[in-house]
Amino acid sequence: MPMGGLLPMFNSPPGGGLGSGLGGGGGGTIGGLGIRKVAGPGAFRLTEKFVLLLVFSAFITLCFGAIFFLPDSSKLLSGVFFHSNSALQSASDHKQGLGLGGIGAGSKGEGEGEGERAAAVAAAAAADNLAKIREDHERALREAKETLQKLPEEIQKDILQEKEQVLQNELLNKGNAGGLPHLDFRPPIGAIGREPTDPEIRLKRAKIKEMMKHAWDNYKHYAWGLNELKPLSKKGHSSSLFGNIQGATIVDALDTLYIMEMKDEFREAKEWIEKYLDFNVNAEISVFEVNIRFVGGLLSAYYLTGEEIFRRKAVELGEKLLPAFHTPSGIPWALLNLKSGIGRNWPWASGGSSILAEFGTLHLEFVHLSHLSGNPVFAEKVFGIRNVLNSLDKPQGLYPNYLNPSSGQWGQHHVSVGGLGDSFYEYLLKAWLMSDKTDLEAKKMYFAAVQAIETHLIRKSSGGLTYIAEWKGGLLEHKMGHLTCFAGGMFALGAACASPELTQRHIELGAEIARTCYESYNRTAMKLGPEAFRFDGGVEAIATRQSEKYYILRPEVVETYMYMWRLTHDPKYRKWAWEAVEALEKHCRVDGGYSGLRDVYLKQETYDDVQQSFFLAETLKYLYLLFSDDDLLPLEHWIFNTEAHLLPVLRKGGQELEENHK
Ligand code: DMJ
Repeated sequence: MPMGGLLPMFNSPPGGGLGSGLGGGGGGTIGGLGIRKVAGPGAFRLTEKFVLLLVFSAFITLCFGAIFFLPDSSKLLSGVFFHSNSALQSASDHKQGLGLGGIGAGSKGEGEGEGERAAAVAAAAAADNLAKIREDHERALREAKETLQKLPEEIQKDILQEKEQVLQNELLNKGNAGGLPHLDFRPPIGAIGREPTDPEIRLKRAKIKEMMKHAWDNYKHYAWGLNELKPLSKKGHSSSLFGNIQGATIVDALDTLYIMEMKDEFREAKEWIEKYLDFNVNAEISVFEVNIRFVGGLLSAYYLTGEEIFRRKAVELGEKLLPAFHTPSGIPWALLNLKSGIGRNWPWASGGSSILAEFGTLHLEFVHLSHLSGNPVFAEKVFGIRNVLNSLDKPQGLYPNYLNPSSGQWGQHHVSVGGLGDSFYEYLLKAWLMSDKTDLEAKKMYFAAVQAIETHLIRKSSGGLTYIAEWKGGLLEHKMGHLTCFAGGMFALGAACASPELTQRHIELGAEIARTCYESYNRTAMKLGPEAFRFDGGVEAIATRQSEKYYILRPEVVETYMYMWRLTHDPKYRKWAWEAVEALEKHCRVDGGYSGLRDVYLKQETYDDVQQSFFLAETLKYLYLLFSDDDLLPLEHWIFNTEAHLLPVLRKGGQELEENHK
């Protein structure tokens, strides 16, 4: 469009102040821009000059306006021209652009007063800007240097730690961690021990680790993700104890894998747990078995590693078990449908009773669940059980195996330190120890119970073997179960922690029980102990009934050896333990893992074809500890639940994590 097309709008009288002033002042400039050439060689008329002047001044105004009002990023280019230090520029490029410094300098000359003010403001801003740029630059250099000085693993660790922290915070913020409080996890004490210095012991320990590998590899190969392994059929084994919760061997084996430093296997186990361990099942489970193996195994893995997944799963499962306590007395049902929350008792249990060893073996795990979740409900439930027990009269000071959850009264007056009673006594002692000896009620109950057991149940055979009989309404059955053999370790541990007058007597009692249980092994053809042995009809420490001659890879005898070894360092306990290892290798080891035996008095093995998960959780763990130095899992810091899972002592004043992870 020709310029002339616009002219009518700017029709003005010829001459005039503004026009001549601008024209006079701006002639050279216009000439400098070459406008005349564009307009042609002829002279401009006054109106044309005026219009040109207006257009030019509008153009100048626009230029200044653009510099002042465009966003920061568009100022970058103009700024570049006002800085000579390219290092500073590049550092500041990652920040904001160069800001006012350059523009201030370029804006001078617009009018003296305003120009000076603007220049002063701009200079101050430029100085600020430069200081900031320098600071940023130095920080960036410092960070880069620190990063370069770190080893790649350290960097990796930092990233992982940050991720873990973020995850934890997210969970807490979402309130979706089951109300789990933030815990400052510290590395645990003695979770990995030194190699034993004695070369023979080192070899023996390595052998036990190899046994664990054989058991684990075969489980992984033939029964991965199922509860247990059938080592002869080479397939999975299901037990109704876990309903259709799967992976019992994986969860039970976790902490043994960890202390044996079987890192790949531990990682596989953890990955399986993350992906597949599921408690949302419509099935009836044994509250006791699921608690000691699954809750215990997960808690132990959490305390060893600090991995949040284990804590979350343990608390989730604990919550699923709570409906078992919906009974008139608060004594929980033995069996619970995890979906419906409906509970009941074993049909064979006297008058619909709950079992002492079952409801009495929740205490340690439930106290820890409250501790880790910040939810007191778990601890309230188990202290509720204790209140019921304390409110009842005990026949001769003894605790019957049966208690009716509806009436809150004892069922049949049968008493046992073996099956149906055993771990209730164990948990009284360990509740006291786990509380850093502050739970004096538990201490009192434990020592009163042991006193009654000594008086009414413990006897010596004519051959000099001390044993713990069973009590049936006042009459003694002179039989001792393999399960009862754990009591040797319990008496010795209680003695080591109790007042001096008990110490010697109870350590000796522990040693005597250990010897009796050793004899029960030594008097068989296979050098492995039967399920129960008797002290009547002319026999001592021998099974007389066919139904009591089996051995299912149980741990109680080596468990007692482990405590006796730690507390006395008498070499006979290692000798006896090694005899058990040799017998396991000779009679229980098969191509596909380890199997239980139907009759330990025969020369030829008849297998039961089950590799129990407690073989990995307990038997192999106690054996490994027997051939390790005492710095691995020191007893003053760790409590073993009844499935040999690890729980730290809860230190006075709530400092347990500090104390246990120094
Ligand atoms: C384990 O599950 C536990 O030790 C429980 O307390 C008793 N029975 C088995 C092992 O024999």
